[in-house]
Amino acid sequence: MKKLNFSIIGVPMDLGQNRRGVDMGPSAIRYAGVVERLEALGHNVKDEGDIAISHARKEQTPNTHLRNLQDVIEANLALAEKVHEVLTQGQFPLVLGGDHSIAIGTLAGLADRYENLGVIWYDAHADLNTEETSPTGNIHGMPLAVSLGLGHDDLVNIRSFSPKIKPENVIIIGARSVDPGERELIKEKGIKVFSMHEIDKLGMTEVMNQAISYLRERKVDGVHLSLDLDGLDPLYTPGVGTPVPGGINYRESHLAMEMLYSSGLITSAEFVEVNPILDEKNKTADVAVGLMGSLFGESLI
Ligand code: 6HN
Ligand code: MN
Ligand code: MN
Ligand code: MN
Repeated sequence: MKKLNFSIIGVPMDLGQNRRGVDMGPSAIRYAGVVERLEALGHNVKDEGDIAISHARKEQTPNTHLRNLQDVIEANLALAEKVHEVLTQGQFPLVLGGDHSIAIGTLAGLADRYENLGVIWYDAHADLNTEETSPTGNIHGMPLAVSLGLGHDDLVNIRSFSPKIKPENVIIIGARSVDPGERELIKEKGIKVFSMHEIDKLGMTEVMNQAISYLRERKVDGVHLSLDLDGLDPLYTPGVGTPVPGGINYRESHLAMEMLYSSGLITSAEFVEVNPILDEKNKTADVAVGLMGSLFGESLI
């Protein structure tokens, strides 16, 4: 088994949406034993601590309905620098959220280290809104669009290049709540989506086989897993801000992680949207850490 050198980066961020508490996600995931779980698998783990997020609310940017825009930009600038730094040191970035707006910074920090980065977006949502299409103004519904170069200039241009990723290198898994503007973008850009329909119909084994082959055919030189805990059914992960019933189940999710581990494709990961205030006895953080176990080499026997 390949030993990895992890750098864990916490991002206590809840400003990309409007339910407080998801800023405590990194603590909840640490409390659930992320460091110990990875060390038990023989990996080296360095906890880099948290990105500083200011909770002194800034003045709102005029002429935008993007919620807390300035704070989200600042946090993502800092995160992007940190991710880039640890990657340059040869570490495996493992980012703990925080709401999903932090994927903007994670991808900004990763992208220029790869020629052809692949992305797996495990989520009930597509996170492909822009300021124009967003029904809420919440930036956590936008990080995939931003990383494709669509959205507010200051978000799109973090670390001064754009786009961060190519639409043909993105795979969305678990989608079941997609807004009209997001649907159009999926069609226009030809983004590969395995919605709940495909998961029901094909089964998770076939979905993951197809996803892995798809990325291999595209000759990606790295794959980032962005895992939103609301991709799972709220039965298993109730501690999320935007739960959607009819989701991926517990064993299917472990199977997906185990298959990704066997593929050897994953080069960075983030686990987001864990909100301990909405959770039941840290269940969602426990599931997150369990999934990391499967993603990084735990086997049943
Ligand atoms: N997430 N599509 C909705 C919106 O507000 O744009 C929900 C987004 C949820 C985002 O869970 O990361
Ligand atoms: Mn660089
Ligand atoms: Mn989501
Ligand atoms: Mn999301």
